Amino acid sequence: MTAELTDTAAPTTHQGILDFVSEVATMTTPDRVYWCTGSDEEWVELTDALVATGTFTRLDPEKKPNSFHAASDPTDVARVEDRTYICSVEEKDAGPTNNWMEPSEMKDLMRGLYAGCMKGRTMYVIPFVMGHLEAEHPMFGVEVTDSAYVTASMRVMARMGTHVLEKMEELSADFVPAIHSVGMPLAEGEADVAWPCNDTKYIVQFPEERAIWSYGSGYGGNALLGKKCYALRIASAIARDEGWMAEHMLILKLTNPQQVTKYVAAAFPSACGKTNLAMLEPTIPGWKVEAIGDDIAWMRIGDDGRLWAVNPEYGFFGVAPGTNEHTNPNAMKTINKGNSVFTNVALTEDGDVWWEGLENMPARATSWKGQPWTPDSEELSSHPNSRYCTPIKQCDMLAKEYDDPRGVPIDAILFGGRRKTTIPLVTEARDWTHGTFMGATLSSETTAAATGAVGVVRRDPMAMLPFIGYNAGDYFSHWINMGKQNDAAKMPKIFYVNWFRRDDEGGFLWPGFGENSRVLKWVIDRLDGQAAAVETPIGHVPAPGALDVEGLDVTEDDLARALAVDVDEWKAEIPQITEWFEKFGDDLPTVLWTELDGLKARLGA
Ligand code: SAT
Ligand code: MN
Repeated sequence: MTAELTDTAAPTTHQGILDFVSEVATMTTPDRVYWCTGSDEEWVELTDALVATGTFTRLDPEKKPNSFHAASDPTDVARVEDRTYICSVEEKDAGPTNNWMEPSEMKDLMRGLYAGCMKGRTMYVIPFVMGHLEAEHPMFGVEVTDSAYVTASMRVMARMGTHVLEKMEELSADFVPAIHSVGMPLAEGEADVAWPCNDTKYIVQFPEERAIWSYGSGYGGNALLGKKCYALRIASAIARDEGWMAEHMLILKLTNPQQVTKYVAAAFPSACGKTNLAMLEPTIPGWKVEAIGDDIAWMRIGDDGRLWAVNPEYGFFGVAPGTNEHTNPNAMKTINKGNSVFTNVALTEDGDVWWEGLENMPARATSWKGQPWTPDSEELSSHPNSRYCTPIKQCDMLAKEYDDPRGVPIDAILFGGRRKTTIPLVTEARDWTHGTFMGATLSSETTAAATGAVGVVRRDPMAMLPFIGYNAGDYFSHWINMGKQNDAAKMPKIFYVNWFRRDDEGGFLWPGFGENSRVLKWVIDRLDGQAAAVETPIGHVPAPGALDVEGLDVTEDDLARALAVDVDEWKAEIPQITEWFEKFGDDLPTVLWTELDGLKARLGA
C-alpha cells in the first residue's frame, strides 16, 4: 500500500464497532488500520495503489473510463463450497447440505490462522448496509479486510462509507461483524504479489451470532462478505426467525402494451442467466423490462398482505463470458460507462477487456493467466467464471422502484435450472405448496461458478443449495409456512422454467435471451387467466398456440419438444427426488412427501 492510505483515527463513538475493530486488529496485527469513507478521493487512492502493486491494470479511459482489469491467482477463481461452513451451535441446525464444525472449535482453528495474518498490510474497515439506509430496519455490517481489491469491489457492490457509519452511530445499531483476510502476511521488506491468497481457505458463517469469518480467498463470493455470506447465508437465518425470506433471486419489472406493470422474482443457480433475464430486451412488441436486481431478493409481507421484494445490493457481479450485445445489450451499456472492475478476463493490446462470446475478437491479447493469447490458442482467454463488477446505478433500464426502501410487490416467482432433458420450457405450479415442491426439487447442471466438476446434475433447492444458512429441511418448512400464514390469493404464483432443453443433436430447443419475454408474457397472462394452459402430471404448461411465437424462428416440432412433459423422463426423476428427500429425514415437511406421492400417482409411477 502507498503512503496515502495511512492509519486513520476511528471516526465513530459506536462502542460495538470500536471493540470489534480493535479485537480484530489485535489478533491480525496489521501495519495500519484505515476506516473507509466511500469518497471519490478514496476510490482514486485505492485504485492507484492497486495499479502500483500490479493487482489492477487501468483500462483505456476512452474505452472503459475509470475501470480496471485484475487477474487472480489461478487457484482462486470461484466460490469454494467444500470450504464453506455453517457453524451453528447444534450440528442438526446446519442440516445435511452444509459443512459444519462446532463454533468454538472453528473459532480456535481460525484464530490460529488469523494470528498475525495481516502483518505488513493495511486493515480496511468498511461500514456497509445491505438494502436501503432508509429501510424500516436497515441491515448493517462492518467488514474488516486486508485486501484493497475487496475494499474497492465492496464500494461497487454495497452502500458503504461515512454516511452508513454515521447512521449506525445515531441508531446505536446492531451490525454483522465480518472478518476477511487473504491469509498472506508480509515479512519486513517482503514484496507483495498481485493476488495474495492462501491454499487454506475457510468461509464461515455463525448463524446464531450473525457473524462471518472468511480466510484465504480474494474471490468475490468468498470475500465480498455483504453478498453471499451476509445477504444470503446470514440473512436467510434472520429471515427464518423474523418471518421473511432471503432468496437467490433476480427482480424485474415488466410492463405490457396496455401499461400494466407486474413484478417477477426468479431463482436460478449461479451462472444460469439471472443477470441476462433481469436486463432482458423483449422481442415482442410493446413489452418492456426494467431491472431491479440480478442476484438477491429480500422479501417481506407488506401491510397489504403481499410479498414485497428489495434488492439489497448496489452493483452487478456478473459472469463475463457469453455476455455480449446480443445476449445482454443492457449489461454491455452498463459496463461500457466505466467505473468497473473486470476479474479473470483477457486484456487486449489496446487497453480493453475481452472474453469468449464478446464481439470483436482481438488478434492478440493477454489471457487471464497472463499468457499471450490468440484466437488459435488452445486455452480460453478468460476463466469461465470471470466477472464484471459494475455499479447498478449505471444501468439505464434500472426501474425507479429500485430506490424505494419498501421494494416492489411480487406477482410471480420463477424457479429455473439448466437441464438438457425432462424439464419443460415453462410449467405453472398448482398452488404455493406445489410451487415449494418445485423449488425444493429444483435441479441443474453445475457451472464454473463454484469449484468442482461442471455439467453434473445436482439438486439445488430454490437455487439456494450453497446459500441456505441453516437446515434445508427447516428452510422448506419456512417456505411452506410463508404460504400458510399469509393470504394465498395475495402470494405470488410460482412457475418453473428451463431455457436449456436440448434436441437429440445437442442443440437448444428454445432460442432464449430476449425471446424469453414470450415466456414472461405467458406467465403474466396466466395471473389473470388470460393465457390458456393444459394440465399435466407436473403442473400447467402452455396450451398449443398459447405461447406467443409470432415472428419467432422456431419449428413447431422444436417448440412441442421444448414444452413436452415426457412421462418416462419424469418417472426417471422420481427415485432421484426420493433419494434427495430422504436426506432430510424428519426435518422434511410431510406435505412435500404428499406432493411427491401426488406426482407419482399422476405419472402412474
Ligand atoms: O461468486 S458469487 O458467489 O459472488 C456469484 C455467484 O456464484 O452467484
Ligand atoms: Mn448468485
